[in-house]
Amino acid sequence: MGEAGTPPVAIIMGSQSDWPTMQRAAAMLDKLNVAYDARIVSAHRTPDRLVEFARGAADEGFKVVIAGAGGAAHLPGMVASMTHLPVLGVPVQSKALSGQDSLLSIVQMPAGIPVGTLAIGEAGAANAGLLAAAILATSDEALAERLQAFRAEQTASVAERPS
Ligand code: RP5
Repeated sequence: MGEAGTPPVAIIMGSQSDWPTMQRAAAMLDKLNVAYDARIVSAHRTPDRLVEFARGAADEGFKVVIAGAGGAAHLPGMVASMTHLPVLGVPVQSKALSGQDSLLSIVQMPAGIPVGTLAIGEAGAANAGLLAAAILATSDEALAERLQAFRAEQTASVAERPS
């Protein structure tokens, strides 16, 4: 936990419709026993909420932000512009362009304001959860051990031959 009991990870998303994707990040954090707060923050529909969240995220006690959005996905970059916290961007798979639009909106940041961009859709969300945990694990030995145990379990679960 961070300041005043704030969980270390913020999972934010542009819309309720992003939650089924972003739940993959939440599930990964649950598995690794990392606390998070999930919120809807839209760059376009709730711009004031975006500014308030991004400017206050570090003081609130968050350590990492996972931001998922689809289409004209400005959320991760705008949040990154207003906080020094690491921001992991998840391109949500859009209906019209299958998430290519989301990916290109998030990944092409100008030098100076980084967003760590993950894969499109559920794999990207799951990996954002893992990457957030890995960032926190650099200063949390118990979490580092849980992460290594997760990897070992995953490796052991892969059969040598297809059934
Ligand atoms: C973006 O627009 C959201 O991140 C979402 O992926 C997309 C569509 O939102 P809805 O119209 O489903 O609310 O802002």
